[in-house]
Amino acid sequence: MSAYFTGRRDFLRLALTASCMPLFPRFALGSSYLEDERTAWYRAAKFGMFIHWGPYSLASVEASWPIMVPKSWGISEADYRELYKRFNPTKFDPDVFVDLARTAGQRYMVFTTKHHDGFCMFDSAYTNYKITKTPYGKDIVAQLVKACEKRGMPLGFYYSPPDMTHPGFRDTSKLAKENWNGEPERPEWPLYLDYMELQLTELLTRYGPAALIWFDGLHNQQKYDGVRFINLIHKLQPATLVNDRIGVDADYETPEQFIPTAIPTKGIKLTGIDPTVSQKLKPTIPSPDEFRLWETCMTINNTWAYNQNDREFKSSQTLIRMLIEVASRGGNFLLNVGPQPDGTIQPEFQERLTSIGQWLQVNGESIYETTYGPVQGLPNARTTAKGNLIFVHVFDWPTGVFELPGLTAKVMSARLLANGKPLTFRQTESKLQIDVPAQAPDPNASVIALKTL
Ligand code: FHN
Repeated sequence: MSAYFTGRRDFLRLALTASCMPLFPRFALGSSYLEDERTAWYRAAKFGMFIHWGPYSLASVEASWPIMVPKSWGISEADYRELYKRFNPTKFDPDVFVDLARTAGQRYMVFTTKHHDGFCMFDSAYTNYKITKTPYGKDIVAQLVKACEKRGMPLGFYYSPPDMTHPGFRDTSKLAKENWNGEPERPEWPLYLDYMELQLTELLTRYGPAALIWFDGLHNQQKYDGVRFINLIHKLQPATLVNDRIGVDADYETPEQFIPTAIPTKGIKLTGIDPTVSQKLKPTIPSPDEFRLWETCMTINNTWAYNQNDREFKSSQTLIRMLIEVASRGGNFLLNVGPQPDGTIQPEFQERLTSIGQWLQVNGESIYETTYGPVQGLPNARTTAKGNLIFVHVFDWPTGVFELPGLTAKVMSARLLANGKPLTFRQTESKLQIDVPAQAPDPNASVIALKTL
C-alpha cells in the first residue's frame, strides 16, 4: 500500500479512535516523542507542502502584509480589498496540487484557509469576505479536502488569529496599518474570539478529518486565549495536531525560514523569524524525552504568496540539502508554494519540487520515518536514524575513503542506498572509515546506509 494511504490511514485510525482521548491531550508524563502516537504519522511524514493562496496573488504581493505594513508593496488597502471581486482561478485543479505534492514526496499539506487579511478560502457562514463571493464562487478548501481524501494525503488548515477585517479584532474605521496587531483592550474583543470559535468549528465539522491546525498568531499571542481553542480542537477532533503559534506550546515548534543550528529541546522557544534564537541550543544529542518536535517552514523564493517579481529561487540542491538538514535534527520540512491567480503553480516551483521528489524516490528511506542522527555537527555530511539503521548523507563526495568520527555504535554493514552496493569499512573507537567509489551516486547528496549492532 502506498505510503500516502499508510500516512492518512494512520491519521484516520487515530482520528476515529481518539474520540475517547482526554481534552487537550499532552505527552503522557515521562513519555518521549518517539512513543507519542498522536504525532506518529506527522513524525514519519517529514516533508510537507505549505500553500499560501488568495486574491492577493492577483497583485503579486505578499499575503496580507501590504495592508498591515504598506511600505513598498505599491497597493493601497482599498485596492487590496477590491482584489477578491476579480479573483477567478478558473484553472484551479485540486488534484493537480495534490499530485504535485506527491511527485515532490511531500506527505502532508497545509493550506491557508484564512490569512491575516481575513479573507476566507472556504465558504464560512460568518463573513462575506470569502471565496464564494468572488467570480469563482466555489469553496476552494472543500475541493482540496476532496482531492486529498482521494489520494490519502493528510491536509492541515492554516488559520490566522490576526484578522484585519473583523471589527472585533480591531477598529476597522481605521486603516489596518494603524492597528494591525489587534486591540484586545476594546470591549469588542470577545466577539472576535467567538468569531474564531465559530470558524474553527466550521473547519473542524464540515470538512472531515483535519490533520492539523496551523495557527499563525504573530505577536503577543496570549491575547487569543489559546487553551480555549486547543480544547475546542481536541473536543471536535482529538487527533488533530496543533502548532505553537497561538500562545501555547501544543504539539510542535515552527521556526520559520531558518533551520535550527542544533537539535531542539523542550523549554527553548524557537518560533519566530530570528535565526539567532537557535544559537541557545546546545550542540548535543538530547534524549528522546528532552526532544521538542519541530517543523521549519520555508519559501522556494522569498515570498509566501505568488509574486511574479520574486525570481530568487533556491536551487533544487539547496532545497534537498535543507530537507536533509532538517531531518538530521529530527524536524519536518514544510516547503511552500504560492499558486498563481489562475490556479496554476509556476514552473520554477514545479521543477524544484519534481527534483526533490526524484531524489526522494531513490533516498526516501533515509528521510521518512527517521529521527535525528547519532552524529551531529559534521562539516559535509548529516546523519539520520531509524532503529538500528544509520543513514549518512554525504554532500561533498570524498576521494577513496569517507571518514565518520564520533560514532559509538558497532557497524555491522555498509551499503550505498542508491544501488545497495555493499561497501568495505574499518572501525576504531574514534572513527569509521568507509571505502567509497570514485563517482558520487547523486551530486545533490549521496546516502550511505549503515546497519549497527
Ligand atoms: O505573516 C505570516 C506570513 O505571511 C506567512 O504566513 C508566514 C508563514 O509561516 N507566517 C507569518 C510570518 O511569520
